[in-house]
Amino acid sequence: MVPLAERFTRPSVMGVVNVTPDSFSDGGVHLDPEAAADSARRMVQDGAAIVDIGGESTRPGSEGVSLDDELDRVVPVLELLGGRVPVSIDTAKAEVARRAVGLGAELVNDVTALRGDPELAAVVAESGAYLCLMHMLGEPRTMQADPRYDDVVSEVAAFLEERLRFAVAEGIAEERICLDPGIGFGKTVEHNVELLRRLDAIVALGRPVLVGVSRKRFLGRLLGDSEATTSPLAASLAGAVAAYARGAAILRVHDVRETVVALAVAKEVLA
Ligand code: HH2
Repeated sequence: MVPLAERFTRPSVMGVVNVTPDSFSDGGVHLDPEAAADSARRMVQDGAAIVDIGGESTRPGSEGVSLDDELDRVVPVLELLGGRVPVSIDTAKAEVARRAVGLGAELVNDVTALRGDPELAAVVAESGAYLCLMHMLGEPRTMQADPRYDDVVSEVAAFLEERLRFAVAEGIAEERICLDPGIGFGKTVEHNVELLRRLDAIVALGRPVLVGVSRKRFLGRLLGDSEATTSPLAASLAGAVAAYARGAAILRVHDVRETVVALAVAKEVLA
């Protein structure tokens, strides 16, 4: 398998398709498998390098979903796409990952960074899939209660470095792994901004960095709406371009077409 850095050259776009009733920005939109598969195909036509299929919302306050429910949501979509559309699976469950890679998923996107399911590392190692390791403080149900760090950037970097070593020790080739600071996962607005501002400290770990700011509430709050639960498109685009300028390789976004255009211009200017 080609190294992740060659498969996903900077900047690459990861489209988001949440097959959930409750995701914070597209909940319910893709519950019908045909609608989800259509969105995934359209995202690739619009320039996404890969589409991230998820059956569990990790929005602040969410409770989690059973294995059967998660499989019932994502498997029909993966079957419809039939390995013809490049997909990743957004899951922390080994069995969901196993089924997904069997149906052609190239990448396992685990927001728990191999802390959720002790079987997941072996599934990734044996399948040869790519892996994204993301930082999260706490768990979705409580993570936004009162997140605290002494130095958010060095703590997130140290965490990701430790999880990278763990994954490699579990038999997953380092060249197949990317790292993600987990914007919005147990972080205040200031923590998120600081992580983006000093993204070079994450890039310095030597692995491609994936960033997801798309439609996240911190952008809406940054703009002065203290009750925001999402954010305007323009804010998401600015966030994606800023993350790319600071070294991000893969941008995880809901609005693929607009982000691809914004990044194409940014790439020329920042080259
Ligand atoms: N953000 C979300 C979900 N998965 N994975 C990675 N690697 N990085 C992220 O920033 C990230 C992620 C949350 O966004 P979304 O999927 O739109 O919402 P929900 O979790 O409510 O389904």
